[in-house]
Amino acid sequence: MEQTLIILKPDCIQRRLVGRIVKRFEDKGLTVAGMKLMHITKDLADRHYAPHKDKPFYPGLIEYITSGPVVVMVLSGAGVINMARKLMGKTFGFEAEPGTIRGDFGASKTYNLIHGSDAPESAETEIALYFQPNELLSYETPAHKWTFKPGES
Ligand code: 3AN
Repeated sequence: MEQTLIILKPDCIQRRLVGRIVKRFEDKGLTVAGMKLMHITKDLADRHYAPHKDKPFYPGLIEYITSGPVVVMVLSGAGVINMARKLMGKTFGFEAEPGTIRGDFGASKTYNLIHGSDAPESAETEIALYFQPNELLSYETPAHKWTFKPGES
């Protein structure tokens, strides 16, 4: 089953939005395969955001993501990478559509609430940065078979 890494960033925790945002993913029918509260170190942030290290916003991004606790999660489900990105909305809240997480809760260019992997390769790399394989659970709730039809493309 496809998996993606989601980070509920420090502003999400400070603004007490964790429950409401996790609910969006649960409402969609996606499964939480792993979840923890942690404080991202500078070293881990550098490894996660290595593809952006030459961007002008990089120092601010590292300062932001290491500024307080975050919730990291692995979500699983067919097509979960794209589905989670659509639920998140465009990168900045002021551009994101209403109805999306960033569109409903975000307004800033820095504090954009949430991270979600953008492709299968980045999902694999990012999941390995935050979770040991034995921290990820594989299970199905009774609703699963009414959410994903087997064999559907
Ligand atoms: P997304 O989170 O939508 O995948 P990316 O991959 O373009 O966005 O950028 C990674 C992260 O870098 C974003 N989540 C955002 O926090 C930050 N970022 C991107 N562009 C800017 C910018 N112009 N100013 C400040 N932060 C930015």
